[in-house]
Amino acid sequence: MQNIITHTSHHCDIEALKKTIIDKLLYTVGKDPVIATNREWLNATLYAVRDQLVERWHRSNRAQFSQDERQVYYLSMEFLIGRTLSNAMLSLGIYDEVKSALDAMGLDLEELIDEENDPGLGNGGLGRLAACFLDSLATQGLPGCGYGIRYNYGMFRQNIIDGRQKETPDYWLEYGNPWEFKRHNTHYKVRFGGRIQQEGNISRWIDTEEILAVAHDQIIPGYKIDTTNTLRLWNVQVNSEINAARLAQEEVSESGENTYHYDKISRVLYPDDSTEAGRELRLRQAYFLASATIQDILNRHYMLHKTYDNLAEKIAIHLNDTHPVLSIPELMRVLIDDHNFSWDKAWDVTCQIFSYTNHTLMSEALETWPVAMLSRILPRHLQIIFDINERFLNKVREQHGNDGDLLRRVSLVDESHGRVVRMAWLAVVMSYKVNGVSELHSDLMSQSLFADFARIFPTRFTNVTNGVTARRWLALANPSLATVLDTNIGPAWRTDLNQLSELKWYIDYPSANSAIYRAKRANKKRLADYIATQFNIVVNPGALFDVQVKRIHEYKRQLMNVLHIISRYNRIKANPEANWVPRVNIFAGKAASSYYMAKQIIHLINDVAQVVNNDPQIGGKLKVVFIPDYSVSLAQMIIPAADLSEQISLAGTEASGTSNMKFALNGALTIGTLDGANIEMREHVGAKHFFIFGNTAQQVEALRCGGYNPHKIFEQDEELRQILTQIGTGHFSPQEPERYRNLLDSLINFGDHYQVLADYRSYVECQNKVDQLYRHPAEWTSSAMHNIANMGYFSSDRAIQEYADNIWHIGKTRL
Ligand code: 26Q
Repeated sequence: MQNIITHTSHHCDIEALKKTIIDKLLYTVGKDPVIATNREWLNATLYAVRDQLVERWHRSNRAQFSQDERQVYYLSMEFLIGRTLSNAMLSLGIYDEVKSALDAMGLDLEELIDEENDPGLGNGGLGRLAACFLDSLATQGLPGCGYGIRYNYGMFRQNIIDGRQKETPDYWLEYGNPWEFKRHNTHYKVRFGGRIQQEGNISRWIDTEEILAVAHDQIIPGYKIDTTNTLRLWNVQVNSEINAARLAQEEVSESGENTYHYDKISRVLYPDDSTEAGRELRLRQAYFLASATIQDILNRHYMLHKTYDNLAEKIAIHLNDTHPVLSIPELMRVLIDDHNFSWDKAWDVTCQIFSYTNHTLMSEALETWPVAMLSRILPRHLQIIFDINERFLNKVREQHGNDGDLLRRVSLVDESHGRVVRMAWLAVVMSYKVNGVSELHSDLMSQSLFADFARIFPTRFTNVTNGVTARRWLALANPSLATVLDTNIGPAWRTDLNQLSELKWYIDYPSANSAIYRAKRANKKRLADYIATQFNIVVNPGALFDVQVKRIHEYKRQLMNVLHIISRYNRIKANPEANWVPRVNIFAGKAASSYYMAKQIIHLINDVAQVVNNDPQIGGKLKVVFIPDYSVSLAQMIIPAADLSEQISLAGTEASGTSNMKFALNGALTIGTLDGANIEMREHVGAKHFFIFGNTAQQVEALRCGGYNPHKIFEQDEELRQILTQIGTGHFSPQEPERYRNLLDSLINFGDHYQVLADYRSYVECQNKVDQLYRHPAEWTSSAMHNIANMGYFSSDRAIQEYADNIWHIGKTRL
């Protein structure tokens, strides 16, 4: 199946490769081939492949050092890079050789690939975007480096037990991580707590507690190019002298006051929720990343230049949301306190270095930190933030008059919610560019959330629509489709996704149409087999695969999808003999552990699945499957198998979406609202080939202001009322009829914040149009081809090029 993936082959003789892999097994893994497990063979193979990348890596680093061009540092609390082996082989062009070498030893490459664990160092879209961006930076030969945290535990593992989500820790390092290089010599002290000692104008941050951050590097290969970049992840160095002393001290302290288990800081990734519990640890994590990274960047800069005067010329630091924003006051602090910069000069330099991407407009998701907590944990940084605020507010006063309301609204310190610092405000004030992630999102951003700032800084706000890498999301995930593309339009789409537009010449060719159809069918078979063996549910690969995979969140409206499924169920029951288009509804996604409603939604999906899948009257006409423990590697299998991609968020809430792009790239049609990047996708693909329904962002806003009344919809729509009554009276949970009382209340009686009922009717009608098209396979497939052919724009290569040209001002490294 994989033999199509590589086109130009590296000079790499199979016998030599075999020997290398065996050597790695013997001497690096330390295992006798006679008894080695698949996992050990995997590691041996990873080491062998890694060696080839290491040579490129050194060349790249050397070139980047000697050319000393401006470089970007991409800071993110999350990187969801996925499995590394297949991507590395693809980049090197040695997929087939490795496969043959392993074959010759009686080993199956696909099996080994599946043994690799998938590091879950991110929550979802934001973390995966960072990974796509690293791939594109390297592939385009751009100098850039990612900085993040090496969490010992990634995103929790999700088990579904009796229909409910249960979380267990994800100890992804259990078998080691052959992909990383621990840099024992690259470590920095990170300080917390203490107090400020003031001597005139000089502030000293003293009596602090210290821990040590140690670097772990991963190679980020560029596709078929010598450039490789680095992802540097920080971990607490537990065995260092200072940390040992601290840990010993903690054990003897009994009061519980002022003690902190420092080795916890890099232990676990926080799930995306805004509950209070553990917030302080999250703050410490954020500062841990910021401090170690700023020290590292300055250290490297000084090695090269022996001065800090040209910082702003040589470095660009990008903030992936506000999570790493403490690096702004940290840079100011280091320049002022350690390098004798004047306050004004530190401000000027800092303001030329940072850029910031916003990923959400929803107020409940914006980061704030209590002043009281900051003053306890980062007193010097709080002082600097106050100084920044004062100076900024003075400037606003100068330019816009003493408008008390305006000043209160733009102040970095929000006094109305118990004195908190608004991190997004800090990022906006101190960055030279701020971008949203789709046109709609960026427009709304400067019209609503940052409207005041857009007036104060008219040139600061811009848009860079997200993109995805076709290397992972097409070449690796969908070899069947990749082959069809290669035969029709050649292989160049891998690095120039606009080449996909050549497919438009083949849309009316029956042979191309049926080749695309067969590729989809093969992927559906692959997923159906997985579902059968893993969950013992038989699904028909001929049915329409209707897929919604993403974090479970009320605004994404998985609930609306469930309502449609129930309506379909009822209609089939009422008329079982009619000629129904068979459907398989597939869900996957995690709910934050403390997010009650999201967990209820998962439970409901599973309850509905139980009833629907076991109803003999339904048979193969409808199946519902919740695939547990969604991850990058599951996405690589699920997305290529989708016929229909569900992108049904309430308009104005999904900043961009990126799975929407992956689905369309893999030949699914979208059913969606006019939200995020859906809007631009429809413009590229053509409205004829895109199923849009529901209210626009403007209409949503108008409804919100004009007294939206979900109860009225409930009363007037009989079919919907029946469905909600079924849920409410235990039709899907007979053991516990009251189970969904709160869920229903939130829809009917407590205002339906995400306007599910408002869009429900148009959604169901749109789904009927989907059925009508699916009855005509050739027409459906030609629509799918229109989608594929017009996805060129949604490449992360294009997005990164825009960042490089318009925001970071960086150019290619010459190798
Ligand atoms: C914040 C504070 C404490 C703990 C966790 C968090 C936290 C962590 C992760 C808050 C948010 C996130 C992740 C957000 C995210 O993934 N946003 C998505 O970003 C994508 C890339 O731009 C967009 O396509 C999606 O629309 C957006 O939802």
